[in-house]
Amino acid sequence: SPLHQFLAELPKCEHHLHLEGCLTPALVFKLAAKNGVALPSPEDDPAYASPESLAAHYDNFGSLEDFLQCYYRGLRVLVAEADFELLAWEYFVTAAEHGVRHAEVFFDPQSHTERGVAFDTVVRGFKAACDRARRELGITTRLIMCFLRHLPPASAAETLASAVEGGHLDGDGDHHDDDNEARRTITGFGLDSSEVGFRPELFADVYREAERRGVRRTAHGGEEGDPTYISGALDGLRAERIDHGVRLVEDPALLRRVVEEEILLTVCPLSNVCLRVVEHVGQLPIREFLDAGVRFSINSDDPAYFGGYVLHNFCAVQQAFDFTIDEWRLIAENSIHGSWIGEKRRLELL
Ligand code: ES4
Ligand code: ZN
Repeated sequence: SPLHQFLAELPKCEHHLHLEGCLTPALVFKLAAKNGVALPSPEDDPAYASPESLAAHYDNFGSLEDFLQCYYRGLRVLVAEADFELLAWEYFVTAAEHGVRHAEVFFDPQSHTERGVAFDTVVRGFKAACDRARRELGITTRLIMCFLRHLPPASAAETLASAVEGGHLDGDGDHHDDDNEARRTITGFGLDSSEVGFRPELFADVYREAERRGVRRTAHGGEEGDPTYISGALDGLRAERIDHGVRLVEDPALLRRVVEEEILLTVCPLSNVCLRVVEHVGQLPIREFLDAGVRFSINSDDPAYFGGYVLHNFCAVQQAFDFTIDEWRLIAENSIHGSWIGEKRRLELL
């Protein structure tokens, strides 16, 4: 499209990216061989015959639940600190090529600790990649630790305790000062995995503790769940952002509140098509959000699985909505303002 070069160069922030969702079929096979992890036999699941057949399977998920099964099965190949570092580093390299200047990335510690991988192994590997991204690519990063909502709140509380014991939440909570912010290894908490039936309010205790410690708060909501999953995250968890949030459009009063409170939605267009939230990107309420003053960023979610990194998502939105250059500048500015960075970095990005 005529705006492709402009979109490629636009300084982008990514706020909705699961590091485990960057596990490409090539990396699945490479790490399985290195770590001696058995993949499903091709008789049991023909998708695992080769990286190519696995990639073909990634193009055809029936739902969020169908995808998550594949996601949790794949991540079992991640074992050593170096595996986590490599996974995140490969993402940062591609993100830099797509014009990402700042990335706030999710990880799912329980998906690893449940398999016997130590919490600190995961965090150290991801942290090493973040430090390298800053040094070698000029990308600033934040780590956001997500709780799996299909597991009991007590498991989330144990995960919070691991983060506290490792000193990963230490920092002095002045969100406007970049140096203070950078002292915390883990900047924020999120909530992900199966949505419907696992209400946000179940996790009120760990979120209250997050707020007490000056940890930022987001939660997935309004992807498959109705708008009460969004209001539940705002009221019950005091979330500062909503991940996805596309079903906000069904509740005009709640939409006005999101505008007034400057809540950022982290929208993931290609993910929504892949997981059949909508049939086409053009069916997403992105024009409505822009016209109503809802702030949102455009993100890749699980790029290894959903057929594209961040620039692919920007281009898909452009193809569907044909925004003007000024509209794109506003989208980019809103995503800088919605980033969990201090004033100095904000001015560099603007
Ligand atoms: C996810 Cl797309 C999506 N939704 C909820 N949880 C997730 N974990 C990884 N990707
Ligand atoms: Zn997500």
